[in-house]
Amino acid sequence: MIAQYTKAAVAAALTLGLAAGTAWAEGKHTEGEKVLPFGPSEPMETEKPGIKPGVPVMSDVEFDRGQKIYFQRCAGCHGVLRKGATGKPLTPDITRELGLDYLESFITYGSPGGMPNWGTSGELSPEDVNLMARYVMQDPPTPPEFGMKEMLATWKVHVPVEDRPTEQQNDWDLDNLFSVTLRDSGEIALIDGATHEIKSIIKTGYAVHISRVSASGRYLFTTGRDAKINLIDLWMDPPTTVAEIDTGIEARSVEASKFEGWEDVYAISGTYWPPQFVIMKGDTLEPLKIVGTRGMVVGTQEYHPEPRVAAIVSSHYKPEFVVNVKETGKVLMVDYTDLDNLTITSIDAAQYLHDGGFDSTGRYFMIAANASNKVAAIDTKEGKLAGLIETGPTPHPGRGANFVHPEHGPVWATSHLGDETISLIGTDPEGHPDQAWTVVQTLEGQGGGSLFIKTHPNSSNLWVDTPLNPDEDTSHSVAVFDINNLDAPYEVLPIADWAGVHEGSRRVVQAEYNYAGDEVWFSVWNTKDNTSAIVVIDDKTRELKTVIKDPRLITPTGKFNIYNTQHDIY
Ligand code: DHE
Repeated sequence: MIAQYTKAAVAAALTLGLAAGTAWAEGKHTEGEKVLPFGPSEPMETEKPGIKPGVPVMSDVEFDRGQKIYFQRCAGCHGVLRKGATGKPLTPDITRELGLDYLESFITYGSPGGMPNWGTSGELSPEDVNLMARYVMQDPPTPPEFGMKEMLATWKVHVPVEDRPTEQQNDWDLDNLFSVTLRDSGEIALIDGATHEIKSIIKTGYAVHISRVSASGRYLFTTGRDAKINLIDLWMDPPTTVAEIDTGIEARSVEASKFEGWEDVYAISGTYWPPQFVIMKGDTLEPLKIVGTRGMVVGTQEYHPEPRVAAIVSSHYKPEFVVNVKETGKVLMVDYTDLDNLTITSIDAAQYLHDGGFDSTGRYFMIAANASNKVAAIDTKEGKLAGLIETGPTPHPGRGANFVHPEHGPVWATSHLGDETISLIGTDPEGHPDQAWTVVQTLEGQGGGSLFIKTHPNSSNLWVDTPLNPDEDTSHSVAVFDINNLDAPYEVLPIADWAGVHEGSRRVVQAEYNYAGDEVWFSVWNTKDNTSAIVVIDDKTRELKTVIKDPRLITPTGKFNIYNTQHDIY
């Protein structure tokens, strides 16, 4: 049976009111009006479930609900076409072989390899677990493309450049301001680093994934999971969204040009679906150049239909964006000096590129190739691979952590989703050539399920979270190592208990430093209907300084200090 991927079908799914985590499409709101998630594209023809031997039957309503939940919960790891990446492939040949019971149990209990326990955590009801097990046994639908026509239809400049202030109008300390993702409410909170006061809440795309800052520090960019980009002018009183655009249907990355002479000129958004990136004007988000990333995978040189754009950074050495393509394992150095005659240097790394950050000099970009258990070191000055380093299973650094190892010199560190280890990688080929691009030491942390690691140039602490560890004590606390004595045992801080949050999933996630580097902030990330919090720790004493709790603080995850994000300090 062929059915259309219609707006009506999506609307029907929306009205079902999905569990905590909210409808994936809820974020496609513009000025109070609900716009459907697939934007203005033509409806796509997709296979709907028919009666096939060995394939459970689903009604249209069930299929549409499964599709919504899949986009919200599963597509990030398993891919829209279900070909696998951070998560395993879920193509029908595999899922039908695994069978309904196996799939139900896997979705309910998760796995130590990083699959969340959707059932036992209460995030999916037993009925939805059963529905999702049946859904992944169907043929995957393909969402529509999203080109210039669709982008322009969503592009809005709320405050034209000529109407914006020429100097900062508010008295906020922008260097010490934090942009905090409020995941399930589709907002960010701007929080003052000194008073810990919520200064403002700004409506953004659904489940904002990251915030990034322009070279001047004036503009804040957010990307929703739904590929809505907000451009926020921090100089206005109060800071306001001055432009917005949808660059696709699913996205995780946004960045701004930072090379000398190109400050604030361009912005870039990388999308998961369609697999592409778009370069936009930095002060209006006007889309200028869209580039598809479909192509051949490194090594096998087989075609991949869905190579999604993962982390993007802006080179400090050349007028280039560093675009990491997950499934093909390629790092694209995109020269933005001539958009009509675009030059892209393609560097072979490994599958599947995910997240990463610069070394302390800003020359080398360290990117996790998570399925290969490797980190690729990209030399942004020479435009080539400097090293491919074997790490523990499924490295997941966030932007990683830079510090000077007492014995081995400058290192960049990553923790892992797949086990408790922390890999310290030498990053100083001139001063410490023997250690460069090798793991100089492996630490043992609390357990697997780590997502982020952090330190600061003014600190001697190395913080490691474990929000996806199946053990509750571990996911509710963090480990902290002494950089000057790495052989000493780590200390465990019970962050969720300190927050006074005793109900719900309350995963403790992502450390972020303040401007001075003397305070570190953690999110206590709960489900939407439970209390969440931000816990502020005195970095020197490792003692609780304050807890930020507020009914507006709904599902806080990532936190981005403006100065540290602007200057790639981590
Ligand atoms: Fe993230 C960074 C993708 C799940 C919070 N996340 C990133 C980046 C990518 C990515 C590609 C790097 C962006 C960059 O630097 O340009 N994340 C994905 C996924 O595909 C994945 C695995 C599944 C999904 O469906 O999204 C995923 N991420 C999560 C979460 O579940 C987290 C914990 C909560 C959330 O908000 O969804 C989460 N991701 C973050 C954060 C960062 C991030 C806080 C930025 C860290 C930093 O310090 O820069």
